[in-house]
Amino acid sequence: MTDKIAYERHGDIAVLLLQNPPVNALSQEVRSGLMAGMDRAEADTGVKAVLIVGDGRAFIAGADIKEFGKTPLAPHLPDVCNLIEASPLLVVASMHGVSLGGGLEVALSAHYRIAQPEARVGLPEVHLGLIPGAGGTQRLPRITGVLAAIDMITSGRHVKAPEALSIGAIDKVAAGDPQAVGLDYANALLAQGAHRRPVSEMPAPEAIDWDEAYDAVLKKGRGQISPAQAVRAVQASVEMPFAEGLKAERQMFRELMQTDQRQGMIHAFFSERAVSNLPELKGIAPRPVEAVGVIGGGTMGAGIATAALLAGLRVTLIERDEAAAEAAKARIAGNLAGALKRGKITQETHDEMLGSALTMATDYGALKEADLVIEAVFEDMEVKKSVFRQLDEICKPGAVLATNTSYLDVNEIASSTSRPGDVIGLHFFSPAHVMKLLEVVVADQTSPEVVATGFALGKRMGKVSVRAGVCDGFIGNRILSTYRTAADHMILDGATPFQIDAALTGFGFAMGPYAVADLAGLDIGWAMRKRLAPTRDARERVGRYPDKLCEAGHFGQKTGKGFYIYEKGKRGGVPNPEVMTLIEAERAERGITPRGFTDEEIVRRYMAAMANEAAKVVGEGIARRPLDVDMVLLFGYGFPRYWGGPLKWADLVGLPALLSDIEHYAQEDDYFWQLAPLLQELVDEGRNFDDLNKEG
Ligand code: 3H9
Repeated sequence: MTDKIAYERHGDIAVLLLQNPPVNALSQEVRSGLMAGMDRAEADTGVKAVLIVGDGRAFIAGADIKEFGKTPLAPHLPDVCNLIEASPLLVVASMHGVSLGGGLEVALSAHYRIAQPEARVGLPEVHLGLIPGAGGTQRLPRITGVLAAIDMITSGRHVKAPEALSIGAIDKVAAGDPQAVGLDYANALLAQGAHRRPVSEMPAPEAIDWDEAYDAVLKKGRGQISPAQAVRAVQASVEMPFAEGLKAERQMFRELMQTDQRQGMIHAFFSERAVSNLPELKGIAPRPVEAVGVIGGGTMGAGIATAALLAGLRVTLIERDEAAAEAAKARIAGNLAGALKRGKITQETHDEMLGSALTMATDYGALKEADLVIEAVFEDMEVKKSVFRQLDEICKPGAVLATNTSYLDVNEIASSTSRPGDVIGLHFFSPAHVMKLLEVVVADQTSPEVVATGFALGKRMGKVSVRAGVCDGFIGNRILSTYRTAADHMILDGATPFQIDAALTGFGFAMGPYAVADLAGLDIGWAMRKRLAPTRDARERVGRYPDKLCEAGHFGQKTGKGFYIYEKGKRGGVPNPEVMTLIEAERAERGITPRGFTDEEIVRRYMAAMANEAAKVVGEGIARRPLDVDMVLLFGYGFPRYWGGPLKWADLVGLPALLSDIEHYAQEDDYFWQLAPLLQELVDEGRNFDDLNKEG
């Protein structure tokens, strides 16, 4: 036994209580403890049944992810599961909190399963680039049938106890202390003379059209391999005897463990949790926030107000006149109706949010009591400064004054107040009540308490909050502007926007950059180009054709035409041929002979530009660690999770190779392709970005 498993005797029943906080992950000590516990129960005279139960907040959250990538240590989980299942004693699992991955696999090896009503079960290995590796793909289909098992395994979703009961994944739902409930159930089973019921001995489930299922899952996964592989593993449960199926599953699990996708996804799992873990905030208490003010009720302001309401905060929204306030309220109502429809809130909460929790006003005086105010007005420095001057006059001492600017200088905004320590950037991404990313922009004088308050607000809203320093575009938009430029250059030189979009969705992006530009509105980039034109370096290559689209009134999706043409009622658009006419005219004007680009070269250049700028952002301290940049791109820009982020991608392709690509591109355009000093440094030292993450 190890001290991770407590052994108790309750009459005829031996209880194995897992004690590995916070979530009873199946570390080597837990695995060996479980084995020793089973041995002890079997040798313990009079014991007829074993109850496996977890201490703390969960039954078992799965294998210990921290062990992945290291040499696996015995005993291995599949062997532990087989030993549990083969026990001559009756084995019962009592599940509460979550039972995920290896946790559910342990439960499936027990002969009976009982769960709390609010318990959740799942096989989320695909989210780590894996498939279940301890019998999950072989046992689950035997009790739920193939379709339910494929749904659970390929989606990785958490299934609530009542649904798990309905598909047969568990046998009973009962509320109470998990150990007491489990003991009652085990005693009842013994009293009924219930028999052991090993899932492995159940008949194989019925076959389906495997190729069809495989293709459907592969398509949905946008390049992710593990979900489709899971279909093949389930196929093995039908076509092979249990022991053979288990071997096939193990083989696939091992192969997936070696993939870049597994590394990328596990990097994402830990980074997502590490972003808000800032040493500088240790011991710093956030200011209490209950009442939030939002200035401006356009798409962004209404989205922020919705996010605040959904987080249970009181909101006062300021608009310039009654009509604008009404329109803003209608936007919020539309957002909340969506949340209601998706079952995120009850009718009662919905009514409360639109009723007593929300105040619309046209006078800044309504913000007197606000604990935190977020400004979401037009992106113009003078407009923002005038808003902040008014906030400075009205807001109570200690109120946090936040700007949602996406690229303006937060230091300059702060300087328009008498309390720059209270000023911070809270950069939401549109739609703000849906997108998970929040950049917490820390200006020179922002006080640590105010930073902590920004992070606390993000947490309450369920956001992934990333600390960013002040620069044009902060982390995300600065990097976006660079990789978009790399794509724009490829267009001038011979690629088409449509080929670039296709190559990048092939790489795994949710959308290509030109489809994104159409969605965001081409007028945004147009305004930005005009703003930057007076200070632009003569060596910078900027295409003029997008301006021509805008001048003709084509702003993308909202006007029905941009890089693509959009028809009402149809999803997505078709390439707009006028774009190619404009591009070809500009190439001719500039004397460029267009050349061909392969999809591979497109991805390589685009990613090199992204990683190089990301390295500059880290090197300059705008982002604290490489993982912070990775999470910004993942949660705000549709970067494929299975690559982990641009700097994880860079580590995976190898920094020397990336550096040599950039040097090669710089031979054509040494103004754009300026190497990040940090990248050179890491290559010289034989280190990578993950080494910097580990330094913290
Ligand atoms: C698997 O089981 C493979 C098998 O099929 C085959 C094997 C042969 N390991 O998220 P939280 C840590 S694959 C290690 O903040 P929440 C987490 O890092 C595994 N650590 O809380 C954090 O640490 P820290 C399949 C883990 O309440 C702390 O616990 N299982 C693990 O929001 C609290 O986590 C999964 O993929 C783990 N397995 O959510 C489940 N899980 O405090 C992954 C958590 O130092 N886990 N930690 O930052 C989750 O989905 C969520 O963490 C969970 C709790 C829902 C459990």
